[in-house]
Amino acid sequence: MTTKELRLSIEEVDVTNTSPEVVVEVYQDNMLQFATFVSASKKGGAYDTVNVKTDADDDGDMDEEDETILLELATAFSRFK
Ligand SMILES: [Ca+2]
Ligand SMILES: [Ca+2]
Repeated sequence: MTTKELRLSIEEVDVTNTSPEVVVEVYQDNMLQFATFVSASKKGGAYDTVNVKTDADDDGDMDEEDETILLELATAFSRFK
């Protein structure tokens, strides 16, 4: 059985906006499979931009559902203190 692991961190990746990004890294059996970052276009606003697209739900397409998963993940993480 493979182990999937998500690593989340808050980092300033995109300096063209005024909020820090949430960096999402997906590991499978300790190997990095995918990385993206999620931005908020307004300072203190909601996370609304996924910068590298992925098929998060593994249903064969990259659509709004995949974006929603990453946006919700970033939003939840940003509330975790
Ligand atoms: Ca930023
Ligand atoms: Ca998908």
